[in-house]
Amino acid sequence: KWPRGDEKTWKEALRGVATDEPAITKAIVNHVQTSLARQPHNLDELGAYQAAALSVRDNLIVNWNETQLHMTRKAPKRAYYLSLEFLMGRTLDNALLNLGLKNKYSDTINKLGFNLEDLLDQERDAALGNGGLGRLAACYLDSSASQELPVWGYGLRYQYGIFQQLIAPDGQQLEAPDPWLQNQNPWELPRLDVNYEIRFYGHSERLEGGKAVWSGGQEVLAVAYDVMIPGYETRNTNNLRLWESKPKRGFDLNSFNAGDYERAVESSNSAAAITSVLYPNDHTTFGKELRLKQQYFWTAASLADIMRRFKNLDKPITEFPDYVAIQLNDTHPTLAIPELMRILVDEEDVPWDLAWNITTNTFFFTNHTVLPEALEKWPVPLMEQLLPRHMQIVYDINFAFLQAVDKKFPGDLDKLNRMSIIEEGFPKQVRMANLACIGSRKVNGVAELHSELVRTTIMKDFVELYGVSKFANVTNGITPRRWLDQCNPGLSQLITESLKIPRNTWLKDLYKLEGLLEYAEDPAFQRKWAAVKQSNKQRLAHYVETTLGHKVNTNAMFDVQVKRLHEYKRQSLNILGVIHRYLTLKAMSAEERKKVNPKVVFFAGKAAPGYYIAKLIIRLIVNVARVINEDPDTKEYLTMFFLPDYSVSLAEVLIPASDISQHISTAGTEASGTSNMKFCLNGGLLVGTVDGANIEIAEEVGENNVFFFGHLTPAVEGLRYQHSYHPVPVEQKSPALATVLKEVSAGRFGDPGVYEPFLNTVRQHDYYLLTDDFESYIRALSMVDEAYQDRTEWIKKSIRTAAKMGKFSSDRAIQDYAQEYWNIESVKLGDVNGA
Ligand code: GPW
Repeated sequence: KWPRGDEKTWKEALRGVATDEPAITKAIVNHVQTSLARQPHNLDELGAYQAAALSVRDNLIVNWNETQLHMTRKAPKRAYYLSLEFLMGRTLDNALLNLGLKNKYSDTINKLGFNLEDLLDQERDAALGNGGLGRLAACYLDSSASQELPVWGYGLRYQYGIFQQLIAPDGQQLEAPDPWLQNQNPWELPRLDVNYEIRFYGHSERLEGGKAVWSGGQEVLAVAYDVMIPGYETRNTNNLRLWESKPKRGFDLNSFNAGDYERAVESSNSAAAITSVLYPNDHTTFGKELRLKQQYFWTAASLADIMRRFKNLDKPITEFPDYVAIQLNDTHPTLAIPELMRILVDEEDVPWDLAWNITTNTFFFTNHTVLPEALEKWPVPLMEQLLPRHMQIVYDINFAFLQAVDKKFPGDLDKLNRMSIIEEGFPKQVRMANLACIGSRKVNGVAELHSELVRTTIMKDFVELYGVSKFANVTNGITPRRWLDQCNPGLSQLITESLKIPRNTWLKDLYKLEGLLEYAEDPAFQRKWAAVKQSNKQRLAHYVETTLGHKVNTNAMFDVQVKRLHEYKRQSLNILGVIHRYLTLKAMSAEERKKVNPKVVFFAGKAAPGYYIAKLIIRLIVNVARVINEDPDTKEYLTMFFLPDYSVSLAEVLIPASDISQHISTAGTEASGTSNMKFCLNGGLLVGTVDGANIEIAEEVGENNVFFFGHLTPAVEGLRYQHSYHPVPVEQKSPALATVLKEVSAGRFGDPGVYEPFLNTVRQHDYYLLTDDFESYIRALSMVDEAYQDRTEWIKKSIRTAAKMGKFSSDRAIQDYAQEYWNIESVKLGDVNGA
């Protein structure tokens, strides 16, 4: 029965999605006139982008609304992806492709006197993440929606995303804020009616039966903003709910009335501060109170929301895990575990043991690193003050847990010490990884090698306690929609033509790319393949010319390393290798040089603002580039660029243009890596260490199609021991590297003395094994040069590489989570009105 008013009146007026050109034109112009209050004569590209985006937003809202209604009616089990970072990038292009409306929009916008590609460039990236961990979350949302899975993301709506990187004249990184919400954001829906009060501080009083009452302190309001996540070629449109913090009331009226205006405003400022900025640290914990506040604010709001949705189902609380699965993206949301316990025990009157049973059947925990500096710990005094009830709960969980350990391994005090959630010391600390593991059904790493390292190193004791089946692997993936179809339309089109299947077929089943293998030997196909790469190289060259004012030789090999600056990722090895190449070129005669394969090396990546050595490496890269790009003897053969302000959008230009990319972490340190998959999917080859997902990429494409070098993971520990106790001078291990270090030290690239702190990390402890891997690295690069000389063979490798990337679709990864972890199924929205 029609719920309200006259059915016919409603039905005639209810808009569907604007899918034909006249409707699209009308929608855009309507937004120009009304939403933007502008006229054709004063409409600039930004305005035209906004009007187009608002019209697409209208379509998404219709689909989103119907999806949510449909899901509520069907009431399937849902999964929630809790992540402090969602590195979404731009939305308009992706939304148009997913809706299948790109061509129509392009034509319409032409008629309105603009160019769609230019309008797409007006959009600011949504950069609510640091790097791989945040971009993975974004790819997973795309795959969940595309496969019609009932998955929501939960995160924070930071006012400022990852900082903008500037390069000062002396080569140093400078940071500027990223006010990404300055122009209104068409991709979110404020839901001011969806809000929760979140408590901090105060005190907790224990009652009988394990319960407690937490009261007093400060309350802050969490307000929902919903970001629509369209699926590819489906009307299903999922939700990413981001929380914004606000003062509970405008300001503290008591202080205000008492004339203490400053105090009144201060407390309102401190509430707003919680979601003001993304922490720009990657792989390091910072121990700051505001960060802990962010974590609790976000997990508490998300759980309250999840609990409210569950309660609407009217099911017994014991069925919570039958309707809810929660994936913890790293340890950042671990407070969700004690928070769910608090809700169940204190608010829902569930007995402790039953509550624990529900909790441990709800959560799943993904670990993304084994680096010790990234393992989160929070000081007990800070937790006690900010979250007194949660600290009690953690102690209670720990007490029962240690009893169980002691029962299984009687008298093993060392083991108890290692496994305890509380680390003894001054101050005591809460080990979040231990808590996350103890409170979850399953723990997974993000590539085979990494998951094995999780089992044998940081979680070894837990494997002995729980058995190995709790510890599994889901190899990361990337969405082929953004990372091939969107960023490389030329290649996408060539693939569709050649496979002779519709584009949407292989984009939804990436294993279909294997069909390209039969063309690897076909000269006509090889030529087309190479032509696409060439035009992508020209696109990148154009970008470099317009941003840095430098001409780029597109006939040279493009060698790319783009990722966060980190010692373990070894951009240092790359820059020292470039210097070695430069010195070698300088030592050659002009005749000899002519035989050299010309190469352009690209770097991009941000360093955490407080990471001194990483910033020094950027400075070195920039200053080396300055010297070699101006050297008339060598610049035909070797140039180098550091592209400032790396972002998702810049990655979309860089990745399709690469001939070879570098993934050269010290073995055992890069959990997976995901850009390696993106480069290969776009027909770039890979030079790398035997680490992370590089290994599985090589398994797929064959070892003869990747360039591996360096020591293997089992050797690393021994080499580090040797560095500490039996150091061998660099001159002996690698004379070539010793020369490079000497030249840098002597000021060949400016600033003598400035780079000493970095050089010392190599000369002294060399924790990341540059001195051990340098020689084999240089050999690997020579093999790359040699292979590039035979261009036909190279193109074959490129085709074979892309053809074997099926495994690395995030669709596969999400299916793995859906089936092996969450136990959820697709719920497809019908074609018309949610039927
Ligand atoms: F330290 N990753 C990241 F594990 O981008 F938390 N930031 C981080 O802070 C961490 C991990 C953390 C990355 C891994 O380094 C990379 O290897 C992996 O591919 C990616 O997470 C997604 O799993």
